[in-house]
Amino acid sequence: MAESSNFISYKKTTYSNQEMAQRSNNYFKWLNGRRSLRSFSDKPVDREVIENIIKCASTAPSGAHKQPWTFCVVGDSTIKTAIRKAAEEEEYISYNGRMTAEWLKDLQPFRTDWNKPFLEIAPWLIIVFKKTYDFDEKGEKSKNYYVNESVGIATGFLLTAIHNAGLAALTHTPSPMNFLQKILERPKNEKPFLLIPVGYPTDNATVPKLKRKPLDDVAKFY
Ligand code: IYR
Repeated sequence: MAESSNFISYKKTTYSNQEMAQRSNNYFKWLNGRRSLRSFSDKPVDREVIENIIKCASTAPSGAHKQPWTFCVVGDSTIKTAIRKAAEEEEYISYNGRMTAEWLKDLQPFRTDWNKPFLEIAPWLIIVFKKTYDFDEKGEKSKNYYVNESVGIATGFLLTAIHNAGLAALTHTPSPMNFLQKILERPKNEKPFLLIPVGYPTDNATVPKLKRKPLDDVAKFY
């Protein structure tokens, strides 16, 4: 007989077809309002909110339920300054040689450059680390699976939870980002995945006018 003691009943939620259509459309309209932000206010955000957001992210599915992620949260201004300095050093080199002409042209509409003041201004920086492998209770090396997929999904959950809290974020990718491992003194099995400033927008914040691809371009039904 199959071992069943580790299984519990699936908690189902049932909606009528009409409710389902309405809920899914309302959710789309709400989620479509999420935008990446670069102009953050220094207005504080309670730590409890960030904790709840990370709890949401950590509900994401992961390969063999290994949850191969660590969310490092930086509110300390000295560490934020160190991160900004290191990120700008790398970004300066990237914008002045490492990035291709095509890449720089693709980024023009977003008016990005090597300056990253938001890394000091935003009240919190969440640095997502992926655990390429792990350690079991005995301290022995253990495997993680589908790490990029798992951490990508968890980061998606994180961004949605940030939007739900009424806050804004940026998925920032300074490259290379090993400086984060050093500054935050993370162990060797953790690699930086994304750097996400979180906070409120400034009063006069703007975002690029962009269009999302229509459904027909992103979905094929068979
Ligand atoms: N990491 C750089 C460059 C950059 C790259 C992409 I692709 C973007 O969508 C935005 C920026 C930076 O953060 O400026």
